[in-house]
This record gives sequence, C-alpha cells and structure tokens, in this order.
Amino acid sequence: MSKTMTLNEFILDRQAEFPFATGELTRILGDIALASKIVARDVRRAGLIDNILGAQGETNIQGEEQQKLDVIADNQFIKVFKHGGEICGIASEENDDFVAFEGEQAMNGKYVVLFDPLDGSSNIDVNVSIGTIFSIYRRVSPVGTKATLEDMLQKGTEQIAAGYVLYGSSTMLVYTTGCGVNGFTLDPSIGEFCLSHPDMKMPVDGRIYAMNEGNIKICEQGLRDYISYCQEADATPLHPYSGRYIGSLVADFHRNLVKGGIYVYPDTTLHPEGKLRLLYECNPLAFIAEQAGGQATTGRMRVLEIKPEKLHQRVPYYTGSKNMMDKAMSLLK
Ligand code: AHM
Ligand code: MG
Repeated sequence: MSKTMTLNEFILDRQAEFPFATGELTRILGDIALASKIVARDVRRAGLIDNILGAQGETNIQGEEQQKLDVIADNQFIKVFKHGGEICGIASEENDDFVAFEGEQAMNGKYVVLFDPLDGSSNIDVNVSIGTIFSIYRRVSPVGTKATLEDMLQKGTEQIAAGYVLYGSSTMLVYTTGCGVNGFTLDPSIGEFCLSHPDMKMPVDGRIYAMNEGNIKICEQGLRDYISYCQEADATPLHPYSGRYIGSLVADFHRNLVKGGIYVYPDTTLHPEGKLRLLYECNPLAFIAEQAGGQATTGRMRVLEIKPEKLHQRVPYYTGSKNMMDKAMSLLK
C-alpha cells in the first residue's frame, strides 16, 4: 500500500518549484488549509448550531444578501491571514474595499490573497456543495509599506498560486502553483488533507454543460446556438450532452475538471458584464483550468490576460475542456 501523503508534506516536497522558495508560500497554503478545516467543520454542523444558517441581514457591495456563513468564513480566513505574517493585505467578496494589514510584520509581508470565502451562497441553507476560492499574488508595492490597490489589481497571469476548497460529500482542496494541479481530500479522522488526486488533467472532451438556462433568452445568439448544439441528438457520438448545473461555481468547476465539461456564466441583459467576479472567482479557476489542460475565456479573450480595473469587477465566463471550449468560441465568433 502506498504511503499517505499529507498536504504539508506535499507542499514541502514541492517547495523548490516555487520561484521564490523561501517557505512563505508553504506557510500561506498551510494557513488556507487551516482556515478551510475550521470552515468545513462549521459547514458540517450548520444545521445544528444556532446562528449559523440564514441571512446576515446585510447586503455586500454588490447588492447581494450576505449569509451568516459567508461572514463567518470571511472572518475566519482574515483572522488566519492576519496572524500568519506573510500577507500584507487581502481582498474578498464580502469586503467593500481591500484590507491592508497594520503592523510591522504584516507590512513586511510579500504577498496578497484575494478570495471568495464561501462561494455558492444560495446553496448554504439547502445543504448543497459550496466552496472557497483563493488567489495569491506577490505584492507590487514596496515591502515595508502598507498594501495598495495596485497589489490587488494584477492580471491573472501574475498569480503565484491559486486554488479552491470544495465542501462537498467530502472536503477537497485543489491548488496549483503553475506546475500542474493537485487535489487533496480531508480525512476527518486525522484532520489532514491527504493527496488523493495527483496531477489532475481536465479531459480534452466531455459531454456535460453547465449553465443557468433560465438565462437562455437573455444571452447572445452565439451562446444560444452553442447550447442548441449541446442538445442536438446526433451531432457527435457524445450527443446529446447532459445538462448539470449546481449553482455553486466551485462544485460545477470541480465536476468538469474531473469528468470533462464546460461551464458558462455569460453576459446577459440582466447582468451586462456577467455575474462572476474576475479577481476571486474567475482568475483562480482560470489558472487551474489552464494548468490542467483546459481553457477559460470571456467568450472573447483569455481571462488571465484581463487587466483588472476594479476590485469587484465582473466578467462573462466560459471555462472547461479544450474541445468543448473551441466549439463554443467558434460559435460566439
Ligand atoms: P456567490 O459568490 O454570491 O455565491 O455568487 C456566485 C455564484 C456561483 O457560485 C454560481 O455559479 C452562480 O453564482 C450562480 O448564479 P445563478 O444563481 O444566477 O445561476
Ligand atoms: Mg462567489
């Protein structure tokens, strides 16, 4: 039987692949794993504990109703990052502005983390999979000063590492540092993430499409044509494709990463810029998709090459298996 490899052991083993191998990234990933274990524990017991389920009673800057678990997860990640010492600032879906950490140790931190603490909020109360998405950048402002907006508004191509945690039937952490994608499953009996999905590759083809088809009449004709193509009975031996839409980006993305598929959240007349946020939803998953052999675009351009203009910028989003993406892009053009 092969030896179980924990996330910590794996990160230490791979530390040399990281361009600035000083141990800091190792500690940041360790912090993310720690915070996500605490969030996973809260998610697992959500229905049993008072004051965890339901709406917080506030809306975030994007006008979306915050759930209590959104806020609990956000606070948990910020707490861990603040105490870690490697990070000079963060930006998250739940905070209107970015947060520059105070204090000498934090200002000497070389990294920023952008994250969506609990993605798929509408699924929290109904016991459906949700996730955390994160993206790590090296700061562009001088070390020893406070983090700036410019540290946050970097192109996705500048990501040092990115990943997600899926709170599903098991809890999984999947990440990349630009040298492939690896997945770890939380073994609750020992409280450790263990390597379960080494060197993940997104199948080149697939037969699953994920889109909120309630939006089909308010999206562009090219996408309507693509969805019709997915539904054709005999266009290829894989047809008709299966429609699967969980409504939690992390869960839909993870399924497509494992089985092959395409995920689409387009611009619509309701969401003219798209719905998903570039910095802490689209970019991290685009980095993982590309590292696994898949693609991620806005329908017009590669997501990772967009120069962000604002923290909560939205973009149309298409990501998935290479051949499915090629077909979709050809119809959009
Ligand atoms: P959230 O971060 O507020 O949860 O919003 C993002 C979510 C994605 O996880 C999901 O794919 C999408 O919004 C679902 O939107 P819709 O309900 O419009 O289909
Ligand atoms: Mg989200």
